[in-house]
Amino acid sequence: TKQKEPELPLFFGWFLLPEEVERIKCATMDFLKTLDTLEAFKEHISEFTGEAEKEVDLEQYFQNPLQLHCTTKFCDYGKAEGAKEYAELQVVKESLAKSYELSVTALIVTPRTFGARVALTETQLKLWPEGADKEGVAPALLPSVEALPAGSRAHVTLGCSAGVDAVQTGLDLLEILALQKDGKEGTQVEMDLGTLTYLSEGRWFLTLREPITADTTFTSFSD
Ligand code: ACK
Repeated sequence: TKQKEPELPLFFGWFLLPEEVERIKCATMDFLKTLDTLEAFKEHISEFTGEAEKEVDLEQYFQNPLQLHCTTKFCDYGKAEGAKEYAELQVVKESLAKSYELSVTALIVTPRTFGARVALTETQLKLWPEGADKEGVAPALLPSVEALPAGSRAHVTLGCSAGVDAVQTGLDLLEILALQKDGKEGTQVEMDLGTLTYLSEGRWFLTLREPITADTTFTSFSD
């Protein structure tokens, strides 16, 4: 008789504990509220609205994802390349249901996504699949992404604008990091939370003065 293959999940990742979700949402929403009142932001408002002079309420502009998490491996129920191999890694099996503290070091806002950059520790990087940073990256951006340290794409999606898929957050983050590396920073604004930098085409990056930590559990998710 044929043995049924164990089913693969939609993805693996670190999931924020419920009490952490509220804390992170409050802190990051406060930032959004302040951002859309800044003169520097208003100068580039057309990159969000398509027209100058029009106002935008960023809290309404971004739709919240269901569960706050940091994806390690998108498996797509086994359809994604390397899904089975990842699920079978000893380190993955051993780490399931374990607790991890994630460190958020920056926030990004673009016309498409709102996200938190996660700085992975050496231990956490063991769960980061090889090649994950460059998956689905546009060929033109590949050389820059390959020059970034492993785990550069690690993030928590905090919101997406209408019609945008969460996969975009990691791609927007990589684009911003590549621009920064090339010294393409524009206007800088000091805020309570840290330094806000503009990176053209509606891209904003807030380097946090103090990282925000969040307790999580490593687990798999299937819809
Ligand atoms: O914000 P995220 O990391 O972006 O969380 C979701 C999660 O998997 C469930 O959809 C991410 N995701 C979706 N498609 C991909 C993909 N092709 N490569 C990497 N991550 C993906 C999405």
